[in-house]
Amino acid sequence: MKLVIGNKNYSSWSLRPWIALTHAGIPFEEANLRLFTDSFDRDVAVYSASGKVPVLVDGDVRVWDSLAIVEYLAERFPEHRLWPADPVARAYARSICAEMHSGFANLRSQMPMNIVAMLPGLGWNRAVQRDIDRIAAIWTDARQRYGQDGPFLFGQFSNADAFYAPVVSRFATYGVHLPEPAKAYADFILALPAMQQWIEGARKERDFVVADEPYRPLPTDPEAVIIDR
Ligand SMILES: N[C@@H](CCC(=O)N[C@@H](CS)C(=O)NCC(=O)O)C(=O)O
Repeated sequence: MKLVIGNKNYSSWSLRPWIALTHAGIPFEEANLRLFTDSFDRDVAVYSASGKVPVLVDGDVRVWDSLAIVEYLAERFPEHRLWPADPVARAYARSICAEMHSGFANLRSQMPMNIVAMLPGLGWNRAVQRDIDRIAAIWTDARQRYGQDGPFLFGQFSNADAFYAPVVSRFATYGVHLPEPAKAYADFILALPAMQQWIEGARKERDFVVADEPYRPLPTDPEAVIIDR
């Protein structure tokens, strides 16, 4: 199986299926495409006419869109229980993934994922705070209702944790204050070995994608590759 992803520093949609596969220990290879480079459109077209990453390639099967990919993984590898076994918990997990997938536009636009950056206080406004409050409430409620048998949203790791992992990273980058127990959950996900592995990968990248950098000045590091288109 191959997972086609974008830059680890910026591609929040790519992190979702990547962390699900990695945490579950499902073997896969990565194809790393560099966002906003001239080669991106050509390279991504090999895998998907959507022109977007992530894309999962499993033999003749192509699955594009992060939500479709984690659904596919849950069906293909039932032994990893990527959705909670209980149908009520599963309905909740699917709902919060869908809410993440289609919502939180203020947070997304004002606090884009930028793993290596430290930008405390930037991006905040009242609409962003409403998104933050809703996410903290989701985490708190899921943990209280369904989190008894482990540290994840539904106790054991599920696609819901994969879907909220990029948000955990955004909160760290922008120094977002979270109430307990949402903070404890965020700290736990940040320290997760699979998350740390992704962060390590992001640190090795040299691309500075101007379109994804509303706050940092252009880097002076001679090894940085500035991508501006
Ligand atoms: N709904 C899609 C969104 C994917 C998406 O927007 N991916 C971005 C990278 S994070 C992308 O491929 N952008 C390239 C482009 O738009 O040219 C999903 O969840 O997979």
